[in-house]
Amino acid sequence: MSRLVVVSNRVADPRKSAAGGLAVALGDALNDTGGLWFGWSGRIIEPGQSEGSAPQLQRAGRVTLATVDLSREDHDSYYLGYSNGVLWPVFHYRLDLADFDAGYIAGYRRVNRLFAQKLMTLLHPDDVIWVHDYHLIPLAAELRAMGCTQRIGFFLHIPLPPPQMLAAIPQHEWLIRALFAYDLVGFQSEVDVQHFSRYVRNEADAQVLGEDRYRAFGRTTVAQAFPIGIDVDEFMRLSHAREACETYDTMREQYSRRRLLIGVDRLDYSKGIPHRVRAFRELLKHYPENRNSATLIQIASPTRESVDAYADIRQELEGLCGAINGDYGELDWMPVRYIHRTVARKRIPGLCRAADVGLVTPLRDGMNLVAKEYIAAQNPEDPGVLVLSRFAGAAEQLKEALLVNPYDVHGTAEAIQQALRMPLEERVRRHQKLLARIREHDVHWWRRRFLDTLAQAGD
Ligand code: GDG
Repeated sequence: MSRLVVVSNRVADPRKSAAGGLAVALGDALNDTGGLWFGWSGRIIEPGQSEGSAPQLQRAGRVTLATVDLSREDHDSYYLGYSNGVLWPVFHYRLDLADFDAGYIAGYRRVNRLFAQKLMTLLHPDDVIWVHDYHLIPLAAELRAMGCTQRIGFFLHIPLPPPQMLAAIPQHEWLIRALFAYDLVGFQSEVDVQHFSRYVRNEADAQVLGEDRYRAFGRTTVAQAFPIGIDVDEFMRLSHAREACETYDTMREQYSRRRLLIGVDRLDYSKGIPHRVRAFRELLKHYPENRNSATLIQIASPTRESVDAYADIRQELEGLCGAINGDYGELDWMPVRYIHRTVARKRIPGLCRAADVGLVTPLRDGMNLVAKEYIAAQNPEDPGVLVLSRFAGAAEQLKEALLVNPYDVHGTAEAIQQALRMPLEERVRRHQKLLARIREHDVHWWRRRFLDTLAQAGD
């Protein structure tokens, strides 16, 4: 059996449950055959400090974690600059937030080359390599240039925008050409695959060979959608554990005569949090029966705070929440509880179960795992209702949620009202279908399907 080598910007010890569903799933896959997980250590070498030349190796059960440090300059241009200042906003359809500083690309190339050089020293001839996400698009091209002939697959966790938008990135052609160094390219949704297909046919004169195979730049690759799932069993276990039950009891006690709505997101502009809060204000304005009752708990976990756009969204949100609480709050009730902190993972299922409505309303999202976690956390006999953005990859699968256009603040408020008033029988019916879907397409299914397809690609 071939050894699996996973490469991603950061690595995580798969034995620690705090690492979350993706780490658990990749850890599982790595544990099956024994494997290697390669990425950045999270350490930054300041000017004057010396860099270690070999990757640092650490055993975690049957998995070897291999990490490299980054210089301050590389970290700033590769990670903050090109990955999170150019690729993240453009891939989320936000050209207005992109910072096309010409200096960033050199760092992005340098770090991808550095990863390739260090990884080459660790590879075995029959390894299968699985590269993750936008930070590492050119990694396979770098590895191929160094003589790597192993099978390499790539999975993009974020959306791929339409060709016209992709073309705003000065290096767009180079990026897409780099994808052809992989044997398999996986996307989250069919929409992303359509964008890829249109781009390569129109801009790169690609031939479509059938069975999702594309030929361009003198190479053939396979491109397909592999919608990522969660570890439903693990999440359910977590939701019946002590911490989750305590959180559930506390919330239900505090809000015994009130309705609860929950949002759990990284504080990222792609997640549509200000639009969601405006929709909640609209609900209080147009449906007064919700005043002194419906409470929105919004957890916004801090992220990428040194990128300007993230500081702006934080300020906007603080202003909005303060204004709503000022306008509608009572001595013993505040409509919005905004928590700008990371909440312990063990508490999240309890919070989700206590909430009558789960609000997952990104402006654009590759998949969105919170939508699936909210479903898994519900009591099947009295489940809450998921209000889901049609612009999340998850909307392709979760048709029984109430699908909304998050830009339409009034329409979203109407959907929240519908969710709050939905009869038990309809809630149960929708929830059963949603739960069956996330069970069938869970994270183990996702990685098996990807690795099986990779094993056959290129034959
Ligand atoms: C990328 C893509 C795609 C959130 N706040 C807290 C917390 N979380 C956890 C959630 C969930 C995870 O973080 C977020 O996953 P998402 O899928 O919603 O979003 P991204 O981080 O943007 O992930 C996305 C995903 O990759 C996988 O392919 O679905 O589209 O953007 O598990 O529960 N966890 C804790 N405290 C928090 O405050 N512990």
